[in-house]
Amino acid sequence: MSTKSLSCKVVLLGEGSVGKTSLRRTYLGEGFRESYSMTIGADFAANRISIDGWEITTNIWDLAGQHRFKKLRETYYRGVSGALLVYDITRPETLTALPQWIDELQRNNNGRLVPMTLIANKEDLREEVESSVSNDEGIAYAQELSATYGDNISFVGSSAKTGENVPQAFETLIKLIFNRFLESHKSS
Ligand code: G3D
Ligand code: MG
Repeated sequence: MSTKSLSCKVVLLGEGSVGKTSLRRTYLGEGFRESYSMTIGADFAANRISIDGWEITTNIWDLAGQHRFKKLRETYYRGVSGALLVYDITRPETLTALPQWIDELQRNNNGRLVPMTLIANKEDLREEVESSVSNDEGIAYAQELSATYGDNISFVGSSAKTGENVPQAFETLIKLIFNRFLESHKSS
């Protein structure tokens, strides 16, 4: 039996220092190269997983600082399959900034949305920072975003530092992308 394969592009969205680069590094291990960042201001690296006999290659993109450049944004969002919306639980304003990122994605993707997953990062700091956004608040916000954007946005709490739930964060999104793909290729 031949293996069926699918390739997808995942982007990490969110305010500076929420942990986008750390999440990607933790998920992929140390083995990735950053040379690409020199030319376009974004890093990407690939990972492969299997679901239901399908081999799914995910190109994970992580924007560096210069995201104000229009050309770079166009490259970043071109062909996007799904987005991780990342916030830092110790800074509530990073959660409420996310609609701006979703709007930017939509603007740069011919008005179309893609599967999204909300990631509450820095779970390891919850005990230390009393004003942290609770998981209940995060889940409620995911529901609000789902209602606003007409999609089912899942919620995952993670720590790029300890590795807690990092594979789950990426794989929740990859499964959404895969299901979307299967739906759109159903024979009628
Ligand atoms: P960004 O790519 O979204 O800008 P980074 O964010 O991945 O560069 O992370 C910003 C800072 O937050 C880094 O600290 C990083 O180590 C820290 N960080 C990222 N994820 C976590 C996490 O889950 N827990 C904790 N405790 N820290 C995290 P520095 O000090 O290098 O700026
Ligand atoms: Mg970064």
